[in-house]
Amino acid sequence: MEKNGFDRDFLWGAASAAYQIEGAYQEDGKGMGIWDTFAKKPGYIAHGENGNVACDHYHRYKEDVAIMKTLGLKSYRFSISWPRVMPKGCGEVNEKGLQFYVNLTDELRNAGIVPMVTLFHWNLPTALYEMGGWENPRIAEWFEAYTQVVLKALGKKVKYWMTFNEPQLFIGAGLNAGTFAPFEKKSRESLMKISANFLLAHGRAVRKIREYCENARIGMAPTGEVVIPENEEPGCVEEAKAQTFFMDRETFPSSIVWWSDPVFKGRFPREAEAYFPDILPEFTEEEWRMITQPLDFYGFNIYQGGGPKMPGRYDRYSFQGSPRTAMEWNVTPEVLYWCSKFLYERYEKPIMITENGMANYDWVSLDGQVHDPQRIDFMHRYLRELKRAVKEGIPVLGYQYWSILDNFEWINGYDKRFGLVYVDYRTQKRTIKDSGYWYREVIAGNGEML
Ligand code: GCO
Repeated sequence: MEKNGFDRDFLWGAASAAYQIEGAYQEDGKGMGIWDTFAKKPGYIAHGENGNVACDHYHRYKEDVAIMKTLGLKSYRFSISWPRVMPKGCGEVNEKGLQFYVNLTDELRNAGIVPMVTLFHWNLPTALYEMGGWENPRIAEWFEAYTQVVLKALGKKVKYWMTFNEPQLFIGAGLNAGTFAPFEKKSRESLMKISANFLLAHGRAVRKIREYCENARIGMAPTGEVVIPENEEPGCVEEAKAQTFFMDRETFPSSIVWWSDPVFKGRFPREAEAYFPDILPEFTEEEWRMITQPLDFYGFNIYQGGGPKMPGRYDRYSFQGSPRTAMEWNVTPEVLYWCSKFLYERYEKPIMITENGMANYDWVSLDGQVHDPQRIDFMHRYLRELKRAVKEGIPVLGYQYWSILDNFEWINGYDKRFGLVYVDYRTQKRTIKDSGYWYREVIAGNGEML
């Protein structure tokens, strides 16, 4: 059903992740996570930087929520640090760590901001990593127990839940490509076990959320490569859609379908059955029922789209001198329309853009402000494309800009500034960027100005 614009209750928000903004990496009983552990080892993180202090959000959360309120955010997506809540990942609960999230959630609700919780945004407790991590079949029960601890504290305060952020990265990059913590290249057989454990952990967590959280809205926050059609002729659109939902035998953990088809369709992608007839994970009927428990939205983290990869040649979105962000990612606004369309058509769930944004070489100008016209133009172009999807009748529940604050960008350290709010890491001074004030106007007008 066509619409004139965004629904009145559209969740205009911003996102973050615990390890990237909290700091207080050993405070109040917090345990070590693998990003704490690997950031201490030389050579993994740019300039030897780490999340020990980051944006000091653990101590400054009230100020940060006040800024979110100033921007008029309707929602805020954040993650829970598993090792802060359970220092060893299982067993003992760190009540002080849990209390931080209760305080943060109360602060958000008192500010009229809808809290949206990601249970796992990559910082696996080091103690569990040392017991095999995602390859240990017990991790599904450890994750369920952790989920239950969080739900006991937040189940009546939080309605929106995402179980995992980007298995494509923490498994695809961290355990296949070896480019993210814990920087390992597992065998294909191990990746099958890891995938099975992940899917079971997801299912157990969904079951727990349904048990503890009345009227919960549950999703995940995957990512993946979305191919933008050459033009809007049906043949081109179908080809781009097919390439978007493609997987191959080497990079399957980085694909969309390897993770989403089991959860939303109750089976692995057809290619997987052809590629891995002998090692594909097998589940009992009961396990499949748990993995495929209905979710309420399809969350998706998306920054850029592309055309078909042609070795040694530009694709049509990365031509000589093409517009790029500080991450060297292409500026491809139409990807927000096409990803919403393709994902809705395949998985038949309302869409939540759980991350979209850009890194920019921002700094504080002589006038004390941070002028970031590129980010304003980026957001304007991308949000117009999202509005096209909405007007065509694709149900889109919200848009969580990545990120509320400049923060620790994993292996890039602090070089990449994504925030609507500039952070001077020497003083922890926050400065709302021009884009933050622009976004406030978009939200106030519910996207009318786009
Ligand atoms: C991701 C993560 C975020 C990143 C952001 C910018 O999508 O990689 O969810 O933690 O910081 O996407 O790269």
